[in-house]
Amino acid sequence: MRKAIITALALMIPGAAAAQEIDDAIEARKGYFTMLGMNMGGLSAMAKGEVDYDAQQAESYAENIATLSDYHIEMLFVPGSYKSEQPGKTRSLAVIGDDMQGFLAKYEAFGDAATTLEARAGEGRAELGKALGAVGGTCKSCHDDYRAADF
Ligand code: ASC
Repeated sequence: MRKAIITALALMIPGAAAAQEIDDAIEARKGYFTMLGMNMGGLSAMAKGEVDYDAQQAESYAENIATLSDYHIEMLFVPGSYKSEQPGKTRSLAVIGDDMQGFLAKYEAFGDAATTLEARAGEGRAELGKALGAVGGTCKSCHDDYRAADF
């Protein structure tokens, strides 16, 4: 009964619920990629020797990245949430929605590289650097096709 009333209300104000859903998805995506970037940045600083290598810290960063890579990210790429529809708010290109299979194939490659990174991050700076480079390659591969240069 309650569900029927909510549905009826939602139908009376077309677009309102969807607009909130779109804004939430965009904000959640930005948070997701900010977290990813923080952990990538921490590892990158170690791999470059900008900060001392610390196996335990490296493993923590790598675990965070692997955990993030398990998230069902397709749930954040909702219709109407792309740059063409939300200019200034997002760099996500509408081709993501048109080619979700291709997008998710790249996401899976990222997940595989993140699993290797999780296994190698604690094994020394050289191993970390190699595995981190592989993850970075999967980031770039997706950005090349699916992310605009600016908002
Ligand atoms: C990172 C990061 C990315 C990728 C990309 C790789 O650490 O934040 O977006 O790697 O720069 O080319």
